Amino acid sequence: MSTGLYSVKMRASRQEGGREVHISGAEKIVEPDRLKTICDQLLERAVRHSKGEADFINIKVERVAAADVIRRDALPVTACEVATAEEGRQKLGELLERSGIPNGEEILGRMKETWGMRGAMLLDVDTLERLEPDQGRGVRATYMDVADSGDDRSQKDHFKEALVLATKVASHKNIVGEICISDDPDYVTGYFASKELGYVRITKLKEMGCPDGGRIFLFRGDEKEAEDCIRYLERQIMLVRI
Ligand code: WAQ
Ligand code: MG
Repeated sequence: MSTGLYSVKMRASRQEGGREVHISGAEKIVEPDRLKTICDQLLERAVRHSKGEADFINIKVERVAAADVIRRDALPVTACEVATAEEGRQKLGELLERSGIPNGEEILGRMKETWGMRGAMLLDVDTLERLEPDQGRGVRATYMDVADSGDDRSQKDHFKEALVLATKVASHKNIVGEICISDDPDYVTGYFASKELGYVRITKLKEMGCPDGGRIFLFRGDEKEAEDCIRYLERQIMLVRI
């Protein structure tokens, strides 16, 4: 009897005018007996995506030790219905203010720096300094999944994947919030998430058809804590109970 799990990661991209354009990515943490099914589903997702056809698909499988996995309950979820993207943005501003984060307007203005990045911006909320070692790529939160996901669909579930990511990110002691807008042209719902306010869905943060999206992880702490935070985001294995 083995107690190990597997981490499975997929990313798909396309060469366009000499540069790599990201199309889709996903990851799972699964029991050995679901490994093949999950690889199939991720491959399926990579080849059928609204951002177009991939010419490079990478599926990486790694064994992880059960002892290295931590489990957390998902952040509580609330929803905020807005009529326009402008109203959604105002709501984000309010949430930043309620979280005791100064410079809300400036922070929202920096969202456009994240368009096209694979990872998120890690932003010091007090100095407004970017803390990612590679600013073209950003920092990626990885090694997380829904605990006991019996889920056998090839469709991306934006909400569930985002809730898992947001729960992991918000759980770090130096993260004071996260802002997210999808880069999928047909997905306009985004969110703000934090330990204190939970996961707040905002039904419209951009116009339908717009490919611009990104994430900012809002950080407060010193340099050493920033290193620890990046290591946690990139390495800590987490299963989230939804
Ligand atoms: N770590 C850090 N940043 C990431 C990651 C990651 N693992 N995955 C994506 N990003 C960044 C990257 O810049 C993407 O362009 C951007 O976030 C958006 O990613 O409740 O679909 O996967 O219904 O397009 C929100 C769901 C869905 C709201 C968000 O994000 C809801 C979504 P996407
Ligand atoms: Mg996307």
